Amino acid sequence: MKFELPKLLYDYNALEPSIDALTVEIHYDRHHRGYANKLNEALEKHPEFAEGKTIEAILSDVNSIPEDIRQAVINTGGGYANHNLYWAILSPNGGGLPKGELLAAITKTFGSFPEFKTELTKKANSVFGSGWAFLVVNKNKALEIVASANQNSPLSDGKTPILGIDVWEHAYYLNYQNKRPDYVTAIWNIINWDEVERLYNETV
Ligand code: MN3
Repeated sequence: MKFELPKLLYDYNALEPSIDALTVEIHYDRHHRGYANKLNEALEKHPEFAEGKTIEAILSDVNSIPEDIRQAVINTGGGYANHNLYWAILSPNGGGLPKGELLAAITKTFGSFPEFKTELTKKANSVFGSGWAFLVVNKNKALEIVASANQNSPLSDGKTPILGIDVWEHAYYLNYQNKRPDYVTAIWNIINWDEVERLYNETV
């Protein structure tokens, strides 16, 4: 069984001006594809291990990964899953506000949508080096904002990510150079709240 690169549901230039076409192309077609390929390569050493498992199941139980490929799977499997989420929760028709149960949970947890936005923005901007900021559903079915280093998945801490902001430089450097906060500000205009809400409803 091989993990496949999910199809991008929009054109490379569809997220402009928030994210430029060349960044989307390189990020999806080289970085994301690279994680998928290297994940499959690592798993070739233990084909029986991944059989019938989703990447989410694998990352949720990293101790069960054969030791000689464990770190490779954490890195490349994390990269694969994190980017699957990233492209899905972005959309040219995104932005605005979440709705329904998700908005209610955000308001309950963070006080208001603007307060949530401020907190997630701060978390994304404060990641040192390469990593991610996530909105997750924790074991108590409550929302939480967490940061992670490298490609580590919140799934490995028992938390289900429903929104992820990639703050590796490859996600923004061509257009924003060192101005990560400008990229994080712009990404709010393309968040696909319908998908985040779908993931939320699926998790709680
Ligand atoms: Mn990336």
